[in-house]
Amino acid sequence: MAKEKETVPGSLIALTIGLVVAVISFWYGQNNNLLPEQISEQAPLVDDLFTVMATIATALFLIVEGAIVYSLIRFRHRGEDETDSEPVKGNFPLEIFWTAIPAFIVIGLGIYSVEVYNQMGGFDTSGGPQMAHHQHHSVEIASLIDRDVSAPLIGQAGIEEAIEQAPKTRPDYGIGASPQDVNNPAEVVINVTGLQYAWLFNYPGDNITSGELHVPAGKDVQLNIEAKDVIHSFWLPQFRIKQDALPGQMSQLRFTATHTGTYPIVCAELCGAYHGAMRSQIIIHEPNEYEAWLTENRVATGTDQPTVAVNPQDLSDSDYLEPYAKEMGINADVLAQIQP
Ligand SMILES: [Cu+2]
Repeated sequence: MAKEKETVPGSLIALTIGLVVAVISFWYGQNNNLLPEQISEQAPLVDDLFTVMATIATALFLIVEGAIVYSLIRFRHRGEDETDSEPVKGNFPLEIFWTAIPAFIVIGLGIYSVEVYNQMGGFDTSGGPQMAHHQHHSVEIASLIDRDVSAPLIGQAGIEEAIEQAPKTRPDYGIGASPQDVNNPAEVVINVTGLQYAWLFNYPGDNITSGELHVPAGKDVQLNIEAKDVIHSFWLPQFRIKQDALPGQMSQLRFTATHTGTYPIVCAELCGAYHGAMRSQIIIHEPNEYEAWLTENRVATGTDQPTVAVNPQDLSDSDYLEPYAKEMGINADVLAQIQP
């Protein structure tokens, strides 16, 4: 059947299909517009990885769906033919081929994503960090010991114990300085606390506490993140960074904002009934505006009374929900029933 089609060699058809799939995939990879604006210096690293993944995914989608649609049409049930088709037996080279390609893609993407994580300054959580960390403390402690010659010798066990008790120089989780900045301390340090259901930002040294995060553009900002109650996740979608906020354990994010503007902060970990409302804003100022904001808030608060812009910590669920409930037309009686 279809004798005239045999004039086009199969390899040429495969080549053409391959080229068309490649062109569409590359185009879609570059033009998918699935990610929001890029606001941090790290964002392009993440987006390049995403572009590669979107390109591969598009090619796989076209090949798999194309084969399905082709087969549906080409091998459809026709006329009175009620016989089964020939059984297909194993094809060893084909099996090697379709095992090797996914393995190659997955391993390649794995290596690439670790490289992106390292470029962003991600902390090594595989056990390596623990060691690097401890070695660092060992050096610190060793130098302390060296200073006092009369100090009694402490054994390995004593050093281990001292290491456990030594204050941590950096948290185990999060994104730190990029490799180029690893020896430079951050220009702005802000403490972030996640609690049901809000983010609080504390500016140490300035004695300001805010419900919105204000940062200067172009400066290296470090966030020390902690949670009061349950695990939350501090996510800045436009910055392409996200980090769990853990009760009792500090984590870190470090970034440099490239633009001024106002962007969302989202809790990305289901943390309770009103998790969906656990959002705030990051406001990126020009550095001089940022200084003005700090000054203004310092003046407004005096020295010992921190301003709390948003603090629903002490509110009951119904108090917290009241403004939302009014918007939805729910009255106080209904609201009272959701009190635990
Ligand atoms: Cu949360």
